Amino acid sequence: MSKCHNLSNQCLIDKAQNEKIDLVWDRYEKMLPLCGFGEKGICCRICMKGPCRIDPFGNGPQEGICGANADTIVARNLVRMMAAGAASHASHGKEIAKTLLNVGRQTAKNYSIKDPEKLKAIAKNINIDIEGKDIHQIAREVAYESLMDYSRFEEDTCTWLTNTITKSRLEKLEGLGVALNNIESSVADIMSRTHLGTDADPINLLLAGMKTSLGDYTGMQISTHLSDVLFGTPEPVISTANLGVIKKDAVNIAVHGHNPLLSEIIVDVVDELNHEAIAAGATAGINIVGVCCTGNEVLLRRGIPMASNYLSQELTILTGALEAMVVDVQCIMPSLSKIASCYHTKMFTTMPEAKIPGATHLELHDEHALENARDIVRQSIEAFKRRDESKILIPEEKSNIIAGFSTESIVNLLSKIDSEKPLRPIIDNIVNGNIRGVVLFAGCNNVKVTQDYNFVHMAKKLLENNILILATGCGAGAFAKNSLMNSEATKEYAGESLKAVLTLLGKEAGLDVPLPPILHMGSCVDNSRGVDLAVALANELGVDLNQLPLVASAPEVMSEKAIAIGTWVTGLGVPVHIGLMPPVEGSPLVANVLTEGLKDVVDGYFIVEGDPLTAADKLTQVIEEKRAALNIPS
Ligand code: NFS
Ligand code: SF4
Repeated sequence: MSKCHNLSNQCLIDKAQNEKIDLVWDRYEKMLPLCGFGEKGICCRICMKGPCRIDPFGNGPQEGICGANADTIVARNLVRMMAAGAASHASHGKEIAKTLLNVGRQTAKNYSIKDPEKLKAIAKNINIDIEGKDIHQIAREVAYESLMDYSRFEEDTCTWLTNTITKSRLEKLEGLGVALNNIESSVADIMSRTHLGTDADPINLLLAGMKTSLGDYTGMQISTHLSDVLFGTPEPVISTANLGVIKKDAVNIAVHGHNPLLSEIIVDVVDELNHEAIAAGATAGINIVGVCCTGNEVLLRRGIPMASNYLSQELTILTGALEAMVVDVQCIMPSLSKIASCYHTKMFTTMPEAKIPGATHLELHDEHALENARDIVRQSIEAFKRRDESKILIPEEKSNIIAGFSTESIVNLLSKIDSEKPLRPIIDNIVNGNIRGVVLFAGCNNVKVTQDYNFVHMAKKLLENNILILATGCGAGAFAKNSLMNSEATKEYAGESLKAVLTLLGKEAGLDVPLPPILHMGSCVDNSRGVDLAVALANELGVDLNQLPLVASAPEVMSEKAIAIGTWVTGLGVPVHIGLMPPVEGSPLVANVLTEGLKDVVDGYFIVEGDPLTAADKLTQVIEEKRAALNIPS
């Protein structure tokens, strides 16, 4: 099996082998066979009487030492994954909200309000009166109200949940008792109820998991929208993707992780320090490239090229032409610092909660952010002088992409066609069947799948079936790298009616080329943009989210965050395809709740299907069923 779908990147895997450097694929092979108990979710390490494991074949123990059975153990493990995901997105959003508060207080000198109109729109949406208030006061009040979602003790539902979903959906979630009042206490609740000897009821546990997953959603909404206020709301932007974006004659700096607080500032200082890079012999100056979701953030807002999504992050260093790997939080392989030590590459960690042995820790502080960024760039220029020319191998391949499809930018684009009802052209084309439906692709890469293979093969089939695709996170990275986010892809892969719509929309919106068939909406936290668009469409049509011909897919799912996301998407009523089985098989009851039982409760449910073409067929069928239920042409 070829390890990465992208042949040009394979040469770097071969290079690593020659240099005796282990990569994620090698470590995976050394790990085989994976622990069967862990894979099925029936290993429990919650107390020190164990670890306990349930025999999946029924011959050995069916209960842990405390008496917990497979259902309890699987549910406890699963909801802990959701809590970890929620905690990650929550802390991301909280950092952004705190920065906005400090901007409002005028104490964060290196940040500013780049989109005041959006700030006002948010204030309005969350019921803050802006009459007669200056922009800094509005920023303080919006930040404060957002931070309340982390600290509220009254029972009122979180502001960013209440005001971002359909009314009927909110009522449903409140009725189920899963519309949370406080993101952080939802996480703490999972930790406390999964402590030894507390909640043993798998259904009660799963409901709490849904609640904390909706906390994940709430944190994402805050992350996306307050980041837009601070750094600008994305507009369509042309850029490039894949390892070919690394330039031989530049000082190459990769920004990796999730939180845009530092990466934005690094991009800010490039111009002022470019001459220093040129003086050091880098004729092309400084070249910032993105990895994972930090990469998506700066791609959408600044047009920074995307070097890699999750699974190939190590390969950026293997090119021998990366001067620095600058990371913030989440999805950063600890292996990077060791691999960097085989090269001239400097590895910087920047957040107090994410240090990596072997990396230089240069902590980002609000008040010194610019100095921190300059320091990192200058040290990267120094590193350039230590390059070993004989170790350089940069794959040539890179794809042209159009990214930057925030909900606002989509509406702006469409308002050139119908300024009164901008969503109308999309709705009309869905109703008349030119667009059969929409799939939102999100989530990770997983070493158990040839990198990007599931994404690419599913997408091509769905496009052929005239289904429009939205994408975020490493899914968006996969499509960007594999040339599926440009006008040529529309010509090549979209079915006839979808192609005609995208061509017309592109033309009428004033672009002279078709819109890409897959719209890049941003990082993983920007799944909130997908929801915003879906909510706007649902409200316009007068239906709830579960009725839309809309499904989500994470065909190479891997992280705890992805489990949390998938869960809240089902909570919003939308079916979610995953390409790998989460660790639940040890409890047929839990597995059955996820794939069947959930339907009766929240309308959404999980579809597990490993084969990308079969998965595309299944999603097409779900979309057609939703169309039939809405009584729109089959
Ligand atoms: Ni989402 Fe983005 Fe990628 Fe997965 Fe990791 S980078 S937050 S978790 S691996 S998509
Ligand atoms: Fe074993 Fe129960 Fe302790 Fe888990 S909580 S390790 S099942 S005794």
